[in-house]
Amino acid sequence: MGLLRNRGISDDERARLAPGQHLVRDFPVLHAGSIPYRSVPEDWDLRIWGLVDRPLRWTYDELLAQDVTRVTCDIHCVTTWTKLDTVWEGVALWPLLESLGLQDGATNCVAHAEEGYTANMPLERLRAGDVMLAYRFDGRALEPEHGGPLRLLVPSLYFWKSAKWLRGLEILDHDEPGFWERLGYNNEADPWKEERYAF
Ligand SMILES: Nc1nc2c(c(=O)[nH]1)N[C@H]1C(S)=C(S)[C@@H](COP(=O)(O)O)O[C@H]1N2
Ligand SMILES: [Mo]
Repeated sequence: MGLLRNRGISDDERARLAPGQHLVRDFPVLHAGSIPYRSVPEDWDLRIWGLVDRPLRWTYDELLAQDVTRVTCDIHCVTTWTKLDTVWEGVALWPLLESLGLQDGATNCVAHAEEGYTANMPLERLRAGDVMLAYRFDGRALEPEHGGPLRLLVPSLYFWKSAKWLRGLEILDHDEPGFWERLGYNNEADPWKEERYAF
């Protein structure tokens, strides 16, 4: 299937497809449940808590007031689509986490999104410069379909880890499986190792 679906793509594009992936040019919309809202709720906030010296709470305006980072990256969904050269803007995550004072023993992160969606990852995976809190895509405000007002972006992992409608990050000293991980998705989720499912 992958072979047929990947006819007509360039060698450069092919080399950037993780194993078992096929290229898409559109931007599929994929999530469990429903889109929680179309505009930013009055009481919206973003929190970072757990093993940090200075827990964070930002309103939407405070989020927008931070320095803006732009990232161009490829994204890989476990359902086998890959989209190349996606352009995101938002707040670089690792410097932000460091500024909060990561405590000794902080090793893991759980992203908390609307409607109870969660995704877990080792803190280590958040160090990369392309990890961000993303509120713009392709030069425009991030659409509600794609997680607006805010989503996590972790390009090095299958895209389910990039929680849409993000509301918080919890810093832990142990791992806790997220929404899909509890349902049998692979805990690590490295697309280049094809870590799709647990079994
Ligand atoms: N809150 C939330 N975030 C989510 C999901 C979800 O169900 N809920 N699905 C994940 C999955 S499986 C994928 S592939 C991507 C899809 O993002 P997109 O709809 O912008 O393509 O969102 C991820 N983030
Ligand atoms: Mo996915």
